[in-house]
Amino acid sequence: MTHKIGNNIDKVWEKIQKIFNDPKKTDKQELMDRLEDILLESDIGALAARQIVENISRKTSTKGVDRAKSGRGVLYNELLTILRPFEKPLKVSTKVPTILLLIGVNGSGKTTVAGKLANLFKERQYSVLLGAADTFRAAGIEQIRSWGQQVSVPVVDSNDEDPASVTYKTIKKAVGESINVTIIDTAGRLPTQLNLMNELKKIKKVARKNHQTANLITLLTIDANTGQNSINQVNMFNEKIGVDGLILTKLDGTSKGGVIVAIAKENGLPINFIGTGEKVDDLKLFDADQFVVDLLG
Ligand SMILES: Nc1nc2c(ncn2[C@@H]2O[C@H](COP(=O)(O)OP(=O)(O)O)[C@@H](O)[C@H]2O)c(=O)[nH]1
Ligand SMILES: [Mg+2]
Repeated sequence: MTHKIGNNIDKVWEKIQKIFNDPKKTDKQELMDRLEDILLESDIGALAARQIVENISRKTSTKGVDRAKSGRGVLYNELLTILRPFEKPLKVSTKVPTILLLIGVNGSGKTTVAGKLANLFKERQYSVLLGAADTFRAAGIEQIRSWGQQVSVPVVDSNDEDPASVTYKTIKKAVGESINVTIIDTAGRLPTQLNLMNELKKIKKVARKNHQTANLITLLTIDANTGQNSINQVNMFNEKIGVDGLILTKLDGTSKGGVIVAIAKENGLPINFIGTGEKVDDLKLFDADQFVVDLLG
């Protein structure tokens, strides 16, 4: 096993196995209803749950000792089929500069991800620059400065400028110094806050306009504890700002890691990384196989 995602993730298979192994449960419809309930409880979402139940119902023998065994195989493959297309590592190179714009609601893990990503790309020998475009709270600027210090990456910040100006300064420095990866941290906001969404559009426009050769990638951080509400969140951010990839954070703290399946199925955006803790190394590439193994238990 390469890594474990959440420690507390509910072991979905344990529950399913119980009903599949129960010799008294012979009614197929009842079995499938229970299966759907368990899948829904694991937060994988209505669409995925329906699809999986239909396929298990079709492909699994529901009688005899083999039904649990064949059921597990079908479930494993179904989950993998849904998730695998969303396993997309970020492409970064020394030839084309990259700007990573981190957006998301308050507390979803943007600043932590900014620090972790800065460290990850620095370790891979890229030149990295952080931009503190969360100018909303003094503590926000302090937090990104402290990450910058911890991972030895310079931070462009300002206590008295607006986020678009800080972005401008960051991009100017990135162009001047031919920085490979520029990471811009932004303030948390809800996708329903019109002014704040316009501010984000402005940040993006400033970045694009002032670094036209760069690959600008907008990454949305989602706290895995948000549950089914995250689907709506992703859709709204994507509609209003344009999202290129997702980072699911706090998978270590949730038993509902199944929400990744719902997000993959219903939002259709790449899952670039997952956050599995507060420390600098607690950021992993999303690995669909590993995830399904961890989810099923
Ligand atoms: N357990 C855990 N905590 C995290 C993770 N990512 C961020 N946090 C914590 O969540 C809180 C909010 O994170 P922060 O980066 O400040 O969120 P922001 O408001 O989006 O910038 C902080 O206490 C972080 O240490 C994670 O993957 N796992
Ligand atoms: Mg922050």
